[in-house]
Amino acid sequence: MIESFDSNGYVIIHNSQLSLQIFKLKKYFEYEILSRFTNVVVNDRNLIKRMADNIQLIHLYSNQYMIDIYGKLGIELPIFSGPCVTHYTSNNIIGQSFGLPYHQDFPSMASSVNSIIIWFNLFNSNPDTHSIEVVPGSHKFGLQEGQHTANGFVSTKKYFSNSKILTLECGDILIMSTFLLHRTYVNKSCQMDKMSISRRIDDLNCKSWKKNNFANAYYTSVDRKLFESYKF
Ligand SMILES: O=C(O)CCC(=O)C(=O)O
Ligand SMILES: [Fe+2]
Repeated sequence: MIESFDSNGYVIIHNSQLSLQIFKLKKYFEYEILSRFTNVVVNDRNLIKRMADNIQLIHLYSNQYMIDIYGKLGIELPIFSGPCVTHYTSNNIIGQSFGLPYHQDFPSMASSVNSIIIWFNLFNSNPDTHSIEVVPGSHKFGLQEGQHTANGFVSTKKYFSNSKILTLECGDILIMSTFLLHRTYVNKSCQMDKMSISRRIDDLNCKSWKKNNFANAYYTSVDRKLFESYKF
């Protein structure tokens, strides 16, 4: 696992206990989130974001099995420095075939340099569905040239001959270096949705982060005006 992570910048892991938890999350998504869809885009998009607030999600990232893996991958003192994030990909009106272009995750955090992303999809991912596409080994070359866009800091280079569309069963977990180049793989002919969730694990023991006074690009903002349009 460690060798594969070091050379490719990512690794896919499987654990039956965690797989069961992911299946439960999938059921929750189907019975509690999808069932509340109304085809009103703002309602449905907000519901997708609420999936990231699922109360069980924390266990997936903070159980002993995962903590041991963080240690093996070189994270001495693992901490959360960002929230759980949902990535919904669909050709329907809510998803509008949107996917993030090639990028590294590090520029959106600027925290520990050995940080990792824990990512999983509630549905199967492979070249016939929506998935995630990675550039194996690209984590070794530090920060890549990029441009600030509305979707974040995206890679200037748009094509990589060795890119790989990943195959994961629902229940598998992908771990990526935050320097790995990756993008959403949007399959225009796929009728199924992709509902992936990720969270970033940082290292409070990282010397570079210390040099930067432990600053983090992520911050909590509160919309203090939202209540003004609230309907009781
Ligand atoms: O579409 C995905 O699942 C990946 C999204 C992603 O890479 C990101 O939000 O940084
Ligand atoms: Fe990303």
